[in-house]
Amino acid sequence: MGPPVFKIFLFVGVVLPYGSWCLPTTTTLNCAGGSNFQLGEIDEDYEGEVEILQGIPPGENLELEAYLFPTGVTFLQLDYTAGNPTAVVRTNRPLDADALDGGGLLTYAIKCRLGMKNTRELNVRDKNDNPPVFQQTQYTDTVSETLGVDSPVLTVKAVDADVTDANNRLTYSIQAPVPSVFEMRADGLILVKERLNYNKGNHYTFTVEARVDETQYRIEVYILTTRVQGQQPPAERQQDQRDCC
Ligand SMILES: [Ca+2]
Ligand SMILES: [Ca+2]
Ligand SMILES: [Ca+2]
Repeated sequence: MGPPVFKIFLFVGVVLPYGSWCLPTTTTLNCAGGSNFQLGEIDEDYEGEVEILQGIPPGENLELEAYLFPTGVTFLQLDYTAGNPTAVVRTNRPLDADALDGGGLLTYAIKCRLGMKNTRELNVRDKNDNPPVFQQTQYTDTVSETLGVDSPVLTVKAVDADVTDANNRLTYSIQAPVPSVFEMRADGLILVKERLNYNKGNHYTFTVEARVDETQYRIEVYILTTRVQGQQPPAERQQDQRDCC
């Protein structure tokens, strides 16, 4: 008996990027009764073949047209020569989930010569490819020192063009150093945190941030001024003035 033999099997494969595995989808065209087909999911920014159509009858004249939502078809083109039994639907630019008026759902139809439609639906998975953008480059406001604790002062607002909540849900915060007299709620509302005193602070400048995750954010400068609007400071504040100055 000879020495034991060890056999090693080596498998070689190609790892495709996540999200690109399901396209193109091969389908059979039905010009007699039409069809509806779910093409699955693909990541935003995908470019390439979407659908390979087979079984096209001789004498057909296919057209690519909008179905349900008008914008989906603007990302596509139909490569088809009359008399050929196959055709290809491919992208003419990267798919943009945020531009699809179906909320990330891309829909289109292949129309046969006599009007029968083969409709298609493709879910384009949203990426976090848009940062928050403030609606103003700077926020300013003037408030009275008599404004009470927990009173609203100002609301900052940013928008994020991504289509899904996961990629466009903003939270707001004040960046350090945070002034002790103000606090910010996660929805962008700035409140009075402790009693204002004009003699201790008549203007404040600080930075607020809108954030979606750890990598996507914008920072803008915000200025707020406090002052007495015509009335005498309350008695308890007159002592503060003496202590202060
Ligand atoms: Ca996009
Ligand atoms: Ca997006
Ligand atoms: Ca975003």
